[in-house]
Amino acid sequence: MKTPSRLLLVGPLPPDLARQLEACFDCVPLWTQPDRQAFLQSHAGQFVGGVTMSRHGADAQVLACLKGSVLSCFGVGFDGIDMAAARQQQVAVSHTPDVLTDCVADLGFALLLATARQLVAADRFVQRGDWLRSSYPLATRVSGKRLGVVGLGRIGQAMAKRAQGFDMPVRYHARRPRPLATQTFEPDLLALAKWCDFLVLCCVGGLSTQHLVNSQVLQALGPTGILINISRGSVVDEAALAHALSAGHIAGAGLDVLQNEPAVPDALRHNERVLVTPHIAASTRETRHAMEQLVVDNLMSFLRSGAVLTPVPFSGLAA
Ligand code: 8YV
Repeated sequence: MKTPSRLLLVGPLPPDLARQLEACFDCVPLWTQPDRQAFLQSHAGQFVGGVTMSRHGADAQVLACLKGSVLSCFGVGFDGIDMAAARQQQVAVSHTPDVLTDCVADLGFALLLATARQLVAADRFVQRGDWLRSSYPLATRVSGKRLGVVGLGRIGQAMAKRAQGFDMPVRYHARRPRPLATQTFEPDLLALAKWCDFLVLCCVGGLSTQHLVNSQVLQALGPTGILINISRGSVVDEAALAHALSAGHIAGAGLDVLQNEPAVPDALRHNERVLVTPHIAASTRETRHAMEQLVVDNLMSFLRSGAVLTPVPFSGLAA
Protein backbone atom coordinates (compact mmCIF):
# COMPACT_ATOMS: atom_id res chain seq x y z
CA MET A 1 0.00 0.00 0.00
CA LYS A 2 1.20 3.54 -0.76
CA THR A 3 2.20 5.39 2.41
CA PRO A 4 1.23 9.06 1.87
CA SER A 5 4.66 10.45 2.68
CA ARG A 6 7.14 7.68 1.90
CA LEU A 7 9.88 8.77 -0.50
CA LEU A 8 12.57 6.53 -1.99
CA LEU A 9 16.07 8.03 -2.07
CA VAL A 10 18.12 6.19 -4.69
CA GLY A 11 21.50 7.40 -3.43
CA PRO A 12 22.99 9.93 -1.02
CA LEU A 13 21.88 13.50 -1.76
CA PRO A 14 23.44 16.90 -1.05
CA PRO A 15 22.85 17.54 2.69
CA ASP A 16 20.61 20.60 2.24
CA LEU A 17 18.35 18.75 -0.19
CA ALA A 18 18.19 15.70 2.07
CA ARG A 19 17.21 17.96 5.00
CA GLN A 20 14.45 19.64 2.96
CA LEU A 21 13.02 16.30 1.88
CA GLU A 22 13.22 14.84 5.37
CA ALA A 23 11.15 17.75 6.66
CA CYS A 24 8.27 16.80 4.32
CA PHE A 25 8.61 13.06 3.71
CA ASP A 26 9.45 9.78 5.33
CA CYS A 27 12.68 9.30 3.36
CA VAL A 28 13.89 5.75 2.82
CA PRO A 29 17.52 5.32 1.70
CA LEU A 30 17.96 2.59 -0.88
CA TRP A 31 21.74 2.38 -0.57
CA THR A 32 21.66 1.16 3.04
CA GLN A 33 19.29 -1.74 2.36
CA PRO A 34 21.14 -5.03 2.80
CA ASP A 35 19.37 -6.68 -0.15
CA ARG A 36 18.61 -3.98 -2.73
CA GLN A 37 16.68 -6.17 -5.15
CA ALA A 38 14.55 -7.85 -2.47
CA PHE A 39 13.84 -4.45 -0.91
CA LEU A 40 12.68 -2.94 -4.20
CA GLN A 41 10.50 -5.93 -4.99
CA SER A 42 8.88 -6.10 -1.58
CA HIS A 43 8.25 -2.33 -1.44
CA ALA A 44 6.95 -1.91 -5.00
CA GLY A 45 4.12 0.63 -5.17
CA GLN A 46 4.70 1.84 -1.60
CA PHE A 47 6.40 5.13 -2.40
CA VAL A 48 4.83 8.41 -3.46
CA GLY A 49 7.92 8.98 -5.53
CA GLY A 50 11.69 8.83 -5.63
CA VAL A 51 14.66 11.18 -5.78
CA THR A 52 17.99 10.55 -7.45
CA MET A 53 21.00 12.43 -8.81
CA SER A 54 22.44 12.27 -12.32
CA ARG A 55 25.37 10.35 -10.91
CA HIS A 56 23.17 7.69 -9.24
CA GLY A 57 20.66 7.37 -12.06
CA ALA A 58 17.87 4.78 -11.75
CA ASP A 59 17.72 1.27 -13.18
CA ALA A 60 14.72 -0.80 -14.25
CA GLN A 61 14.28 -2.25 -10.73
CA VAL A 62 14.01 1.20 -9.15
CA LEU A 63 11.56 2.31 -11.83
CA ALA A 64 9.43 -0.81 -11.39
CA CYS A 65 9.26 -0.06 -7.66
CA LEU A 66 8.13 3.51 -8.45
CA LYS A 67 5.53 2.40 -11.02
CA GLY A 68 2.98 5.11 -11.77
CA SER A 69 4.69 7.72 -9.60
CA VAL A 70 7.52 10.25 -10.03
CA LEU A 71 11.31 10.27 -10.06
CA SER A 72 12.85 13.69 -9.45
CA CYS A 73 16.50 13.88 -10.52
CA PHE A 74 19.05 16.35 -9.17
CA GLY A 75 21.07 17.22 -12.28
CA VAL A 76 20.31 17.77 -15.94
CA GLY A 77 21.97 14.57 -17.21
CA PHE A 78 19.63 11.59 -17.39
CA ASP A 79 21.98 9.11 -19.09
CA GLY A 80 21.98 6.98 -15.92
CA ILE A 81 18.18 6.70 -15.88
CA ASP A 82 16.62 3.82 -17.78
CA MET A 83 14.10 5.93 -19.71
CA ALA A 84 12.65 2.92 -21.55
CA ALA A 85 11.77 1.39 -18.19
CA ALA A 86 10.41 4.74 -16.99
CA ARG A 87 8.08 4.86 -19.98
CA GLN A 88 7.05 1.27 -19.48
CA GLN A 89 6.35 1.81 -15.78
CA GLN A 90 4.73 5.20 -16.44
CA VAL A 91 7.08 7.01 -14.09
CA ALA A 92 7.19 10.79 -14.64
CA VAL A 93 10.89 11.70 -14.68
CA SER A 94 12.07 15.24 -14.04
CA HIS A 95 15.54 16.79 -14.10
CA THR A 96 17.04 20.23 -13.43
CA PRO A 97 17.78 22.02 -16.73
CA ASP A 98 18.09 25.81 -17.15
CA VAL A 99 19.09 26.60 -13.57
CA LEU A 100 22.60 25.19 -14.12
CA THR A 101 23.17 26.31 -17.71
CA ASP A 102 25.16 29.47 -16.96
CA CYS A 103 27.43 27.92 -14.36
CA VAL A 104 28.22 24.91 -16.57
CA ALA A 105 29.02 27.20 -19.51
CA ASP A 106 31.06 29.47 -17.23
CA LEU A 107 33.20 26.51 -16.23
CA GLY A 108 33.40 25.36 -19.84
CA PHE A 109 34.78 28.73 -20.83
CA ALA A 110 37.07 28.84 -17.81
CA LEU A 111 38.50 25.45 -18.84
CA LEU A 112 38.92 26.69 -22.40
CA LEU A 113 40.79 29.80 -21.30
CA ALA A 114 42.81 28.01 -18.65
CA THR A 115 43.85 25.20 -20.98
CA ALA A 116 44.80 27.51 -23.85
CA ARG A 117 46.63 30.01 -21.63
CA GLN A 118 48.06 27.26 -19.38
CA LEU A 119 46.93 29.01 -16.20
CA VAL A 120 47.50 26.11 -13.84
CA ALA A 121 50.94 25.25 -15.19
CA ALA A 122 51.85 28.96 -15.13
CA ASP A 123 50.81 29.21 -11.49
CA ARG A 124 52.89 26.14 -10.65
CA PHE A 125 55.80 27.76 -12.46
CA VAL A 126 55.55 30.80 -10.19
CA GLN A 127 55.05 28.67 -7.07
CA ARG A 128 58.16 26.65 -7.84
CA GLY A 129 60.14 29.89 -8.04
CA ASP A 130 60.93 29.29 -11.73
CA TRP A 131 59.94 32.86 -12.67
CA LEU A 132 63.11 34.04 -10.91
CA ARG A 133 65.18 32.03 -13.38
CA SER A 134 63.28 32.12 -16.69
CA SER A 135 60.22 33.33 -18.63
CA TYR A 136 57.15 31.17 -19.04
CA PRO A 137 56.79 29.57 -22.52
CA LEU A 138 54.27 31.02 -24.97
CA ALA A 139 50.68 29.75 -24.86
CA THR A 140 47.71 29.71 -27.29
CA ARG A 141 45.52 32.72 -28.16
CA VAL A 142 41.77 32.38 -27.55
CA SER A 143 40.17 35.58 -28.93
CA GLY A 144 39.12 35.28 -32.56
CA LYS A 145 39.72 31.54 -32.71
CA ARG A 146 37.12 29.08 -33.99
CA LEU A 147 34.82 27.26 -31.58
CA GLY A 148 33.14 23.97 -32.50
CA VAL A 149 30.22 23.06 -30.27
CA VAL A 150 28.96 19.48 -30.08
CA GLY A 151 25.32 19.56 -28.96
CA LEU A 152 23.69 23.00 -29.29
CA GLY A 153 21.21 22.66 -26.43
CA ARG A 154 20.96 25.12 -23.58
CA ILE A 155 24.56 24.67 -22.48
CA GLY A 156 25.93 24.65 -26.03
CA GLN A 157 24.07 27.87 -26.75
CA ALA A 158 25.43 29.43 -23.57
CA MET A 159 28.96 28.52 -24.70
CA ALA A 160 28.26 30.09 -28.11
CA LYS A 161 27.00 33.25 -26.40
CA ARG A 162 30.19 33.52 -24.33
CA ALA A 163 32.28 32.90 -27.45
CA GLN A 164 30.69 35.99 -29.06
CA GLY A 165 32.37 38.15 -26.43
CA PHE A 166 35.71 36.71 -27.55
CA ASP A 167 34.98 37.34 -31.26
CA MET A 168 35.02 33.62 -31.93
CA PRO A 169 33.23 32.24 -34.99
CA VAL A 170 31.06 29.29 -33.88
CA ARG A 171 29.81 26.22 -35.73
CA TYR A 172 28.00 23.28 -34.22
CA HIS A 173 27.34 19.61 -34.70
CA ALA A 174 24.12 17.94 -33.61
CA ARG A 175 21.87 15.17 -34.87
CA ARG A 176 19.85 17.73 -36.74
CA PRO A 177 20.07 21.50 -37.28
CA ARG A 178 18.43 23.74 -34.69
CA PRO A 179 15.81 25.81 -36.57
CA LEU A 180 16.52 29.07 -34.73
CA ALA A 181 20.30 28.77 -34.43
CA THR A 182 22.33 31.57 -35.99
CA GLN A 183 25.51 29.46 -36.06
CA THR A 184 26.47 27.25 -39.01
CA PHE A 185 25.34 23.63 -38.66
CA GLU A 186 27.98 21.03 -39.47
CA PRO A 187 26.47 17.56 -39.99
CA ASP A 188 29.91 15.91 -40.08
CA LEU A 189 31.73 15.88 -36.73
CA LEU A 190 35.08 15.22 -38.44
CA ALA A 191 34.63 18.31 -40.58
CA LEU A 192 33.76 20.37 -37.50
CA ALA A 193 36.85 19.09 -35.68
CA LYS A 194 38.99 19.95 -38.69
CA TRP A 195 37.50 23.46 -38.91
CA CYS A 196 37.72 24.50 -35.26
CA ASP A 197 40.51 25.42 -32.85
CA PHE A 198 38.51 24.44 -29.75
CA LEU A 199 36.01 21.59 -29.70
CA VAL A 200 33.64 21.77 -26.74
CA LEU A 201 31.39 18.87 -25.83
CA CYS A 202 27.95 19.91 -24.55
CA CYS A 203 25.93 16.89 -25.68
CA VAL A 204 24.06 14.27 -23.65
CA GLY A 205 25.82 11.15 -22.41
CA GLY A 206 24.66 7.57 -22.84
CA LEU A 207 24.84 5.06 -25.67
CA SER A 208 23.88 7.52 -28.42
CA THR A 209 27.08 9.53 -27.88
CA GLN A 210 29.46 6.90 -26.48
CA HIS A 211 33.02 7.51 -27.76
CA LEU A 212 31.73 10.03 -30.29
CA VAL A 213 35.12 11.65 -29.88
CA ASN A 214 37.51 8.95 -31.08
CA SER A 215 41.02 8.95 -32.52
CA GLN A 216 39.81 10.16 -35.93
CA VAL A 217 38.03 13.15 -34.44
CA LEU A 218 41.09 13.97 -32.33
CA GLN A 219 43.39 13.73 -35.34
CA ALA A 220 41.03 16.01 -37.23
CA LEU A 221 41.16 18.53 -34.36
CA GLY A 222 44.88 18.66 -35.02
CA PRO A 223 48.16 19.49 -33.26
CA THR A 224 47.03 22.99 -32.22
CA GLY A 225 43.47 21.95 -31.32
CA ILE A 226 42.08 21.79 -27.77
CA LEU A 227 39.26 19.56 -26.51
CA ILE A 228 36.92 20.72 -23.74
CA ASN A 229 34.47 18.30 -22.14
CA ILE A 230 31.63 19.52 -19.92
CA SER A 231 29.13 16.81 -20.93
CA ARG A 232 29.92 13.22 -19.94
CA GLY A 233 33.16 11.25 -19.81
CA SER A 234 31.60 8.52 -21.91
CA VAL A 235 31.53 10.82 -24.95
CA VAL A 236 35.34 10.63 -25.22
CA ASP A 237 37.42 7.53 -25.88
CA GLU A 238 39.92 8.22 -23.10
CA ALA A 239 42.55 5.78 -24.37
CA ALA A 240 42.42 7.53 -27.75
CA LEU A 241 42.66 10.92 -26.00
CA ALA A 242 45.71 9.86 -23.98
CA HIS A 243 47.34 8.63 -27.20
CA ALA A 244 46.43 11.78 -29.13
CA LEU A 245 48.02 13.91 -26.41
CA SER A 246 51.23 11.90 -26.17
CA ALA A 247 51.56 11.68 -29.96
CA GLY A 248 50.97 15.43 -30.34
CA HIS A 249 47.82 14.89 -32.40
CA ILE A 250 46.10 17.56 -30.27
CA ALA A 251 47.50 20.38 -28.13
CA GLY A 252 45.56 19.94 -24.91
CA ALA A 253 42.34 19.08 -23.12
CA GLY A 254 40.19 20.57 -20.38
CA LEU A 255 37.98 17.96 -18.76
CA ASP A 256 35.33 18.35 -16.08
CA VAL A 257 33.99 14.84 -16.62
CA LEU A 258 35.64 11.46 -16.98
CA GLN A 259 34.55 8.01 -17.91
CA ASN A 260 35.06 6.36 -14.50
CA GLU A 261 34.81 9.25 -12.06
CA PRO A 262 36.47 9.85 -9.69
CA ALA A 263 39.22 7.69 -11.21
CA VAL A 264 41.44 9.65 -13.59
CA PRO A 265 43.74 7.66 -15.89
CA ASP A 266 47.40 8.37 -15.04
CA ALA A 267 48.07 9.42 -18.63
CA LEU A 268 45.60 12.29 -18.20
CA ARG A 269 46.39 13.14 -14.57
CA HIS A 270 50.14 13.53 -15.06
CA ASN A 271 50.03 15.62 -18.20
CA GLU A 272 50.74 19.37 -18.08
CA ARG A 273 48.60 19.91 -21.17
CA VAL A 274 45.51 18.41 -19.54
CA LEU A 275 43.44 20.28 -17.02
CA VAL A 276 41.04 18.13 -15.02
CA THR A 277 38.39 19.48 -12.65
CA PRO A 278 36.38 17.12 -10.42
CA HIS A 279 32.96 17.41 -12.12
CA ILE A 280 32.26 20.82 -10.63
CA ALA A 281 30.62 22.61 -13.55
CA ALA A 282 27.31 23.07 -11.71
CA SER A 283 28.90 23.28 -8.27
CA THR A 284 28.32 26.83 -7.13
CA ARG A 285 26.27 27.60 -4.03
CA GLU A 286 23.75 29.57 -6.08
CA THR A 287 23.20 26.92 -8.74
CA ARG A 288 23.15 24.01 -6.31
CA HIS A 289 20.50 25.82 -4.28
CA ALA A 290 18.37 26.41 -7.41
CA MET A 291 18.78 22.76 -8.44
CA GLU A 292 17.69 21.57 -5.00
CA GLN A 293 14.63 23.80 -5.11
CA LEU A 294 13.70 22.47 -8.55
CA VAL A 295 13.98 18.87 -7.36
CA VAL A 296 11.50 19.65 -4.57
CA ASP A 297 9.22 21.73 -6.84
CA ASN A 298 9.04 18.93 -9.42
CA LEU A 299 8.11 16.44 -6.73
CA MET A 300 5.47 18.69 -5.20
CA SER A 301 4.07 19.60 -8.60
CA PHE A 302 3.60 15.94 -9.48
CA LEU A 303 1.97 15.17 -6.14
CA ARG A 304 -0.38 18.14 -6.55
CA SER A 305 -1.23 17.96 -10.24
CA GLY A 306 0.16 14.72 -11.67
CA ALA A 307 2.71 16.60 -13.85
CA VAL A 308 6.31 17.63 -13.22
CA LEU A 309 7.60 21.10 -14.14
CA THR A 310 10.74 20.09 -16.06
CA PRO A 311 10.25 16.64 -17.56
CA VAL A 312 13.14 14.74 -19.14
CA PRO A 313 12.83 14.80 -22.93
CA PHE A 314 12.97 11.37 -24.49
CA SER A 315 15.51 11.99 -27.27
CA GLY A 316 18.12 14.43 -28.56
CA LEU A 317 21.87 15.03 -28.64
CA ALA A 318 21.98 18.27 -26.69
CA ALA A 319 21.82 18.61 -22.90
C1 8YV B 1 25.41 17.74 -11.46
C2 8YV B 1 25.75 17.18 -13.89
O1 8YV B 1 25.81 18.62 -10.49
O2 8YV B 1 23.58 18.07 -13.99
C3 8YV B 1 24.36 17.22 -14.38
O3 8YV B 1 24.04 16.37 -15.22
O4 8YV B 1 26.56 16.51 -14.45
C4 8YV B 1 26.21 17.98 -12.72
O5 8YV B 1 26.24 19.24 -13.19
C5 8YV B 1 25.64 16.35 -10.98
O6 8YV B 1 25.41 15.43 -12.01
C6 8YV B 1 24.74 15.95 -9.85
O7 8YV B 1 24.70 14.54 -9.79
